[in-house]
This record gives sequence, structure tokens and C-alpha cells, in this order.
Amino acid sequence: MTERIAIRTCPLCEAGCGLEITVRDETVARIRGDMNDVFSKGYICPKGSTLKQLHEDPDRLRQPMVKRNGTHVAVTWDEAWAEVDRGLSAVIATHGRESIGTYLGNPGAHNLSAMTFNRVLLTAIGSRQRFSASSVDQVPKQVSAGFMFGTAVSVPVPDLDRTDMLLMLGANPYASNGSLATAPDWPGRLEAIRARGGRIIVVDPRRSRTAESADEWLPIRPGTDALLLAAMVQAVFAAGRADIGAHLAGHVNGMEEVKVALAQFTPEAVERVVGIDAATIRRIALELCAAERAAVYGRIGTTTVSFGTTASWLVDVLNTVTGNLDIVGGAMFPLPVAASPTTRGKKGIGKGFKTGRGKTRVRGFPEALGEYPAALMAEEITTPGNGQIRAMVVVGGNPVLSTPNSSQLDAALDSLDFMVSVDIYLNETSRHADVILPAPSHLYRSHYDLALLNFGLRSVANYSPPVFDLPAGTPDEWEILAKLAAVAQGLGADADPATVDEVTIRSLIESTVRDETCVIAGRNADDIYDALSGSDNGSLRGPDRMLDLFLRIGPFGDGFGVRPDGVTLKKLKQHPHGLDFGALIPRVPEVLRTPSGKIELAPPELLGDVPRLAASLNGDPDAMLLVGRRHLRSNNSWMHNIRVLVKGKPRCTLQIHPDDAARLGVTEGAPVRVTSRVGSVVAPAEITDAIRPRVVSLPHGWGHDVQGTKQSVAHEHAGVNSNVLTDHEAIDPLSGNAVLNAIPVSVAATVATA
Ligand SMILES: Nc1nc2c(c(=O)[nH]1)N[C@H]1C(S)=C(S)[C@@H](COP(=O)(O)OP(=O)(O)OC[C@H]3O[C@@H](n4cnc5c(=O)[nH]c(N)nc54)[C@H](O)[C@@H]3O)O[C@H]1N2
Ligand SMILES: Nc1nc2c(c(=O)[nH]1)N[C@H]1C(S)=C(S)[C@@H](COP(=O)(O)OP(=O)(O)OC[C@H]3O[C@@H](n4cnc5c(=O)[nH]c(N)nc54)[C@H](O)[C@@H]3O)O[C@H]1N2
Ligand code: SF4
Ligand SMILES: [Mo]
Repeated sequence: MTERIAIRTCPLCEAGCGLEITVRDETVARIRGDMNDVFSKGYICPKGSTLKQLHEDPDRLRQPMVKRNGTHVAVTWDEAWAEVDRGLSAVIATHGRESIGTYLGNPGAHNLSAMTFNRVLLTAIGSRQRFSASSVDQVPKQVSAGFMFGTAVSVPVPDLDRTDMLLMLGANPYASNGSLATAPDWPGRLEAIRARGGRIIVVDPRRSRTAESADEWLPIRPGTDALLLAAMVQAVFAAGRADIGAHLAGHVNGMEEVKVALAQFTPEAVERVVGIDAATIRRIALELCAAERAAVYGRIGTTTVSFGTTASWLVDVLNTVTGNLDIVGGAMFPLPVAASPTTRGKKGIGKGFKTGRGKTRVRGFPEALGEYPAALMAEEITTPGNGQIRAMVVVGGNPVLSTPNSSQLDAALDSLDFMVSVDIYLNETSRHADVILPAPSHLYRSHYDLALLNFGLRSVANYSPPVFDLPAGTPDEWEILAKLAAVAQGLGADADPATVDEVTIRSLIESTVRDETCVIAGRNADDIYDALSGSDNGSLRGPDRMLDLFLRIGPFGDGFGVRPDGVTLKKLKQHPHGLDFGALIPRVPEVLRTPSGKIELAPPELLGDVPRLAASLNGDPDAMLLVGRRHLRSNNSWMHNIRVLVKGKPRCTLQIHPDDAARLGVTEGAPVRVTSRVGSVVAPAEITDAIRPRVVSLPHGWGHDVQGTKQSVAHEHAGVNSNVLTDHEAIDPLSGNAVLNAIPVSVAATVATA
């Protein structure tokens, strides 16, 4: 018997916990938290250890699949590539490159292959019809941060470990493990705030586990966080307490404009629609001023709503006017180890951020972050005309369960001339693909969380080598993406991904040495190439080589000899439990990349949304609204095939308040019909006072009972797809993000009760 221990970072969610994997006879024997991980210190959640089950899941695809006469059959890689080449080339030849749409899913954000090669693929495809899970998630926060601070990743995070007061809106880290504020063990960090005498206030229509553990729960009416935040800002100004702090003096534009624009949103003006009384709103606003160190943090419940960008903006306005932006224990800018847009380029000033550099073909909706709203993908596929999408390339995404008006998208995908999915399962989305290219199991791949460490609560770096060697003949995920890029470029089914890798790294190095603000500005590109690729550096290739470049030109990097003690991938490999470069530090003004070099508290785009916000004060406070929720043992739509995670009581239930249940004749466990403008589903009722009256909640990512998939466990625990109810017409106008919360619905018992 052979036994070894492998250390790796969990790639399943943003927390990025360290795992200690015991491998016995080349089989995973046990997975537990890595006690020595510099960031997670042994913490894991129930999903972390299921990487074993995921690796061993017989339904996980190990061979490419091609659809023949409506059924998917396993084929060789050569056959699959020939099919991809035929399909893509035909569509490009007949309809042009704009007729190829792409959708990149969420797991790509936790995937080094995708983080380094997705953009290569998009460039090679050369179409503006780009979509991703970002527009059903965090784009609003990125847009508001872009306008205020200059880049789409300049997102302040709550300094949990040092704050005295946390106001948290629309986030449930006890289930999600935290989001856009990367740290393992959010629950422990929250409990520590209270243990040291601090306070936590949770704003959520549901008394979530997080709300339950907080000092105060404010059951807000869904979709009204922007009004609540506007009223808090107003209250701060009206009390004469607005104070950005001496540290920000001279660095903030727009205080007066914000004050004037928000003057109408008094706590009294919003209380009816928001459902929280004026005195409470005012009290909490002033507590934020009084606390020595406080942070306001908003997540999914604040971004996936009609006022997503405006609410995201107001979170940071509130942080700023209460003196809590960029202070220790407040809302701080992360300092990522691998070069991020906030550590590259000229310090303190930049080109700023723009949206609308293109418009969708069908309804002229403006671009944000180089892509279009996922909500509008279906109409781009089904509406005839020049530029109509005829082929889709989907990488690690399941938009049929994850994006609005799913039934419409499901039908649209069926009408395509060609579709390819890079995925690990034959599921609700990939069943539409003519070819499925299976990414290998996570344990065959190296890992570094290039994306989410941009939002780290500490400056940490963790590199994980593959736990197992790839089986012979099985391509790594980056090789699949690189080859797909080559095929899209017309290089044919025999194209070598290594060539794509070489071209990509060469051009990356060229642009880096040309950047006069970079630590390796003016250096010889061949020398840098050799330093990265040579045998004394491990003959790096693919994502690892790019990662080494990013680490070395980053703020803690060795600068290829400039700072010999600095970090390199080689050094990181010698520290399997990670390297910790410390807690966050104040970064204004160097972090800013706005054209003015100032924090823009009142960007014209956001002020432009204020009249719409004011109009929402006329909303009907009695409307029945649907919200979502997450469960710790779930991961969007795709971990429901792991038996240990789905066992137990059915989780896809419709939570409803006892008053509503009584009024509507709904009984516990009985099937209830929920109907929205675009669809209707039936789910079992879960009557609970842990939800506000006139609000119902259904989790997303379920609805696995469709034909033609290969997910036997998920099929047994099908649930219903909540995105059959969400409306593709409901989009945040500033960011293009879908509205997934506060959906107007009607609810009816399907069985008459006595
Ligand atoms: N109603 C409602 N809808 C929501 C949300 C909500 O709160 N409410 N949340 C939204 C959010 S925040 C998000 S991020 C989106 C997610 O939207 P998506 O990213 O579209 O959906 P996922 O369920 O994450 O699907 C991930 C897919 O990637 C595959 N996969 C897993 N690992 C890998 C891998 O390593 N490589 C490859 N190639 N494939 C892999 C899985 O099999 C699955 O098909 O859903 C959104 N949808
Ligand atoms: N276990 C698990 N972990 C996950 C995921 C998962 O699916 N499962 N998904 C991952 C992903 S992709 C993401 S983006 C993150 C998301 O991380 P979080 O944002 O923490 O996710 P949720 O648990 O959906 O929390 C959103 C909360 O907002 C509330 N809410 C709904 N509408 C409103 C509203 O209008 N106003 C307010 N104030 N609250 C509202 C909901 O009741 C819910 O409690 O989680 C990540 N982690
Ligand atoms: S919290 Fe997230 S990163 Fe940590 S073990 Fe669970 S799924 Fe993995
Ligand atoms: Mo997400």
C-alpha cells in the first residue's frame, strides 16, 4: 500500500479552503481541512470533502460525447474535434463570426485553465455575442466600482477581522461561505466580531441562518435595498454627520451632488415601501457614523435586483460618508498577490470605466464588461437577421437552470445549427450540445484562484499542483480551450494547443515589457520568456507559466530579479499551505484608476438612475414577491449528483409565511403553484415564519427531471427550476444584470384544503 498527502485549495466556492487529501493506492481515501493553510486553518464545509465523490462520480464525463440522431454517444477525442471543426467552420462560413455566441459559467471563475484561456478562446472566436454568469450575479457591483474607483475589480470588501460593526444586506454567508469578499470560514469570522463586542445587522426578507446569528434582523421588502441605503445616506447628511474622514480629504469628488440627489429619500419617505420603520433606518445610519470601525456589505440580494447597480453604488457611498471607506476595520480595497488591474498601470489615475461600447443586436441593450446580458441570449438566438446567433460555445455553464426565463432559453438552444459545451456533465444545458468536451476532474488540474483572490480579505497566495497525473490521452482543460480557439481560428481539427499557448505567452510578455509602469518595463522579452519556460523554472507551460508571470510582476513578486526575495511560482510551490502577505492596508489614492484620480462619489450614470429610484417609491407594498436562497450543501445547479449532498429532506421547497399560507389555503408539504409573467411551477410548501409575509422563496439550480441528461442522482432529487419564473425582460438598466429576486408572482394552492 502506498499513501501520500496532497494539499490543495478547494475550487468549489469563493472561500478557497485548504484541503488535506489522503491518497491511498492512488485513490482518494479522505479529505479534510488543511490545518496549516495560512488562510483557512483547517476550516472546510460539507462540500469540500465531496471532491472525492465528484472525482469518482460514474456520471461525470470521461470521454467526449457527440449527439447522433438525438442521442449522445461517447466518441474518441479525434472524432469529437472533427465534429467541432465541421460544425463551427460551417456556421462561420455561412453566417460569419458574429453568429457564434459564447456563455462562460461560474466554475470558470475558480478554474486556472478557464481564467487564463477563456479570453484566448473569446478572442479567437471573434464575436461580440458574449454572455456569462456574471450578468446573473455580480456585474452591478463591478459597474458601480468601475465608475467610482476606476476598474471593474476595484471592489471594497468588509474588513471582517477588524471591524466593530457590520451591516450586511442580501448575503447569507452561513450558506454561501461568502462572496466578492474572499475568506474561508465566514461564520467563524462573523462570530468573532460579536465575541469581541461588535455588532452585526442583517438585512434580508428571510431570517436566514446568518440573520439568526446576528444581533439584529431587518426583514426588508425584496428589491428595495437601494431605497433603504439612500435613506441611510440621507439620514447621515441630514444629521450633519457626513464625514469622509481625514484620510480621504482631497480624494473624493461629488459629496454635495450626492447629498442633493438623495435629499428626497428621507427614512419617512421610504419606510412604507422598504418595510423597515424610519426610526430604525435613522438609528442604524447614525450607528455606522458612531462606530469606530464599521463596514457595509451587500451581495446577491442587492445585485440581482432591478436597482442592482444603484444599490451597489449606495453601499459604497454609505461606507464613504460614514468615514468607513479605506480604513482598517471598514470597507477596504484588496491587494491581490497576482497582478490585478488595481496593481497594474499608473498608480492613482487611469482611463476610468465605461459601459455601452456596443449594443445588442435585437434590442440595442448596452454592453458591460465586454459582454451582453445573459437574459437576452435567447432572443439573440431566435430573432432572425444579420448577426443572429446560430452556434453556441458554452464553457462550464448551465444557463438553462441559471438564467431567467429558462423555458425560453431551453427552446432557443434547441434551434441552433451547432453547439459545443465544455463541461463535466451531460446536463440540462449540455444536452443541447452537438459535442460535449469533458474537462478532467478537478483533482487532475493545478489550481490558483486568480479571480477570487482579487477580493481577498488578506493578501494570500495558494498554489495547488494536480493531485493525480492526467490519464494518457486526456487533455487538460486549458488544452481543450486552446484547441477550441485554434479550431475557431480555422486551424483545423489537428491544431496543436501548445502552439496557441506559445503565441499567447509571447504576446503577454511583449505587452508586459512594453507597459512602462510595470516592474519589467523595457526588459528583453526573450529573457523573460526563457526565465519562465526554462528547465530551471520547471519548464512551465500553459496556465502555470502565465500564473508565474502574473505573480512575479505583482506587488509581492520578484520582478524577475528586481526583488530577489519576492514571490514566484517556484517559491509558492515550496509553501504548499500558502503564503500570507498580511491583512489589508489602506490604498487610497494609489488604488484609484479614475481619470480624475479621485473617488467619484456621484458618477453621472448613477445620478441618472435616481429618478427611476424615486419612482419606485410608488411601488405596491402588498405585492407577492419571489426571492431565492442557497443551501450549504448545494452549489448553484451542479452538485446535485453527489448523493451525500442531496440526501435528507427535499430542499427545493417554497418557503411561505404562515399568514400567507392561511390566507391562500396552503398546507405544509402540499404542492403550491407559483406563477409569474413568464412561467409557472409547482413546488411543495414549507410554511415558516422565517420569511417576511408577502414574500415566498424558492432556491435556484433545481429542475433536473428533463430528458436526455446523465445525472442519475440529481434526477432522483429533481426539484423545480425557479428560473422558469424569472423574467428575461427584467434587467438592471445600468449593468444588464438579470433580476432574480423580487419577482412579482401569484401563489395558489393546487389542492383544495378542508
Ligand atoms: N434564480 C436565481 N438564479 C441564479 C442565482 C440566484 O441566486 N437565483 N444565482 C446566479 C449566480 S450567482 C450564478 S454564479 C449563476 C451560475 O450560473 P452557471 O455558471 O451557468 O451555472 P452553474 O450551476 O454554476 O453551472 C456550472 C456548470 O459547469 C460545470 N462544471 C463544473 N465544474 C466544471 C469545470 O471544472 N470545468 C467545466 N468546463 N465545467 C464545469 C457543471 O457541470 C455545470 O454544468 O447562477 C445564477 N442563477
Ligand atoms: N452552498 C453554496 N454556496 C455558494 C453557492 C451555492 O449555490 N451554494 N453559490 C456561490 C455563488 S455563485 C455566489 S454568487 C455566492 C452568493 O453568496 P450570497 O450572496 O451570500 O448568497 P445567498 O445565500 O443567495 O444570499 C442572498 C440572500 O439575499 C436574500 N435576498 C433575496 N432578495 C433580497 C432583497 O431584495 N434584499 C435583501 N436585502 N436580501 C435579499 C436571500 O434571502 C438570501 O438570504 O454564493 C456562492 N457560494
Ligand atoms: S467553503 Fe467553499 S472552498 Fe471551503 S470547503 Fe466548502 S466549498 Fe470548498
Ligand atoms: Mo455567483
